[in-house]
Amino acid sequence: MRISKVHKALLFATSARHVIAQNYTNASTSTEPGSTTVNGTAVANPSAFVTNLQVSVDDLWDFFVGPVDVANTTTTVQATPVPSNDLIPPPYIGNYGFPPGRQVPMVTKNESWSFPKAFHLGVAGAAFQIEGAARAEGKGPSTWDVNMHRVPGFALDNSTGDITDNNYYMYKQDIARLAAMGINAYSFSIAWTRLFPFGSGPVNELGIAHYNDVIDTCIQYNITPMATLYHWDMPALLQNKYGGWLGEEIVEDFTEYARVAYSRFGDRVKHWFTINEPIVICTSQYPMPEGYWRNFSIPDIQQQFVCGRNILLAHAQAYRLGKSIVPDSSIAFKNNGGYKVPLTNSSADAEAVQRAWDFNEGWFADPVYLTGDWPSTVNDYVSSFLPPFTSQQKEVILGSSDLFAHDAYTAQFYMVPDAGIESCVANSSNPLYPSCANSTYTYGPAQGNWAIGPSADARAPWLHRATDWFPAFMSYINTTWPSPSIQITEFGFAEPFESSKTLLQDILWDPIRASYYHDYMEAILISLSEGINITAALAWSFVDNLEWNSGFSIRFGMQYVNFTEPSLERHYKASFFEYTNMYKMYVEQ
Ligand code: PNW
Repeated sequence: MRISKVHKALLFATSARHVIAQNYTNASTSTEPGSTTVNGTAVANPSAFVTNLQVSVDDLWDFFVGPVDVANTTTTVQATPVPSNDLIPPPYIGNYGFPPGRQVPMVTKNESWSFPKAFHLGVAGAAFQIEGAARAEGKGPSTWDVNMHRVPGFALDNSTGDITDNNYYMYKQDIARLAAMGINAYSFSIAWTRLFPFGSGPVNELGIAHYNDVIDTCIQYNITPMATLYHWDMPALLQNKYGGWLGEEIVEDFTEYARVAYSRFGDRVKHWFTINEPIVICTSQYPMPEGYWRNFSIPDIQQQFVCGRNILLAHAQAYRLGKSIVPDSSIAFKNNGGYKVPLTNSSADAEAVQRAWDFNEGWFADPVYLTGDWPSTVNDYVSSFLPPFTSQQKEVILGSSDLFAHDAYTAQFYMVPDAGIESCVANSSNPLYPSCANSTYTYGPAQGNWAIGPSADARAPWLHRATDWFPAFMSYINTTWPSPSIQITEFGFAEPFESSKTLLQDILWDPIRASYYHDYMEAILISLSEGINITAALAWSFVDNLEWNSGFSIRFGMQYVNFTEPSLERHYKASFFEYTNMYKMYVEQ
């Protein structure tokens, strides 16, 4: 539908030329001293090229993105019961009617392990990666819509989020399929652009209605809804107005978005995550592709810290507001990163490991769980270009989380850079600057140079099955950033070569992913037995989906999705049965 309300006084900058400026810069091309060039045409005094436009959401799409693909199905699909044959586990797990003759090695249960009854056996997903319906029902464009459509090579298979899993219309069936497998928690993200097509300003009631029904459907199936406010889909207009997370205006706009979400959904949603993986947002999504967005002249290497600062302030403010609107809620941001193992026991490697924590998890965890401020290593670096947090800001940040939420996929080794830490810290052109921690995925020669574990698909080189390091990881988090509980808000695996398999029945056997979930669940059980209060496991992901810049070329789903329209059919993979079977085996009766 077309949103009739217009959003006033949008300031469009000429520097967003590929996207917007061509619509009006042709009016004047005089060349005066101090002029600059836009698309090869000299333009005088570019800052004067600002106009007040009244635009509709459709105009915004036309400016930023252009036409999008539309799925065959554009109305909500009702759920149908999952056929009981689809719920038969693979032969090595169950003995459901398979012919006799096979011998399955006996699985012994460790009787001293258990999952508490209240444990959240969950799955996770994110709006942009699954919903599709990009331009439907008043949604505004996000930076991901723009970049994937406009920037050549942005996704390695040229995919877009236009349709993906079409979960926007298929969520009822998706939730029914989770319930049929025994999943009791669903972590989804709300698209900011569905609630606020312009990022700020008028609220789109169709977006509200959609998530109301997602939430109600979860509850209908006894699944606890957990909502993430920001999983990377920045409203395009906010990116263009003030640089998205680079502009301090984002703090108020994000808080206002959060306010609407808490007040409209908080009666039913009690588990909230403000921001997904600030580290990934700030270090790998900024700077935005050059030439497509307004440029605020912040040096590339500084952008990540400007972003980090605004994210912390936005998170903390949204946390405080959330606690006042939904007092019986739990709220956290989702931190991320692998466990950091020192490559050797040298003190230099120990220092490198500490710097790696500081410039990854600690960058966000120290302020929230420990001090209200960044680690000193980070402060040493940013103090030359960022103002310190005021004592009032520190107060708001410190304690702005009810639990430690971690996307804990893997582990890797860290070691001192060849040049040494000191000389790296003094040399901003060192590629490891400013963290100055080197890393590797293989053990040292004394351990035979083995990789830390079997690798995921080559397009996810950061990911190995390293579940044997998980209990140490949890104990590290528990002692370093104490909080009442830990939730594993994402973990999962990209089965190697999965997207090059062609037979459905072969795709559904995903042995390394299955072993990952098996071992991971055991690792959680070990941590629980060591007294660490892990209250949720949210597997990434419940369906194959749009893996950001890797497009559909790598798969994280515990369900296969046939992306050929009109099918979009889902099928459970072996790993999904492994995951839920481990839970069923160990949950307290
Ligand atoms: C998460 N790393 O990102 C995201 O939250 C998901 O949206 C994404 O699909 C999923 O992991 C799988 O990639 C990560 O480099 C990105 O360590 C990178 C890393 C970890 C998580």
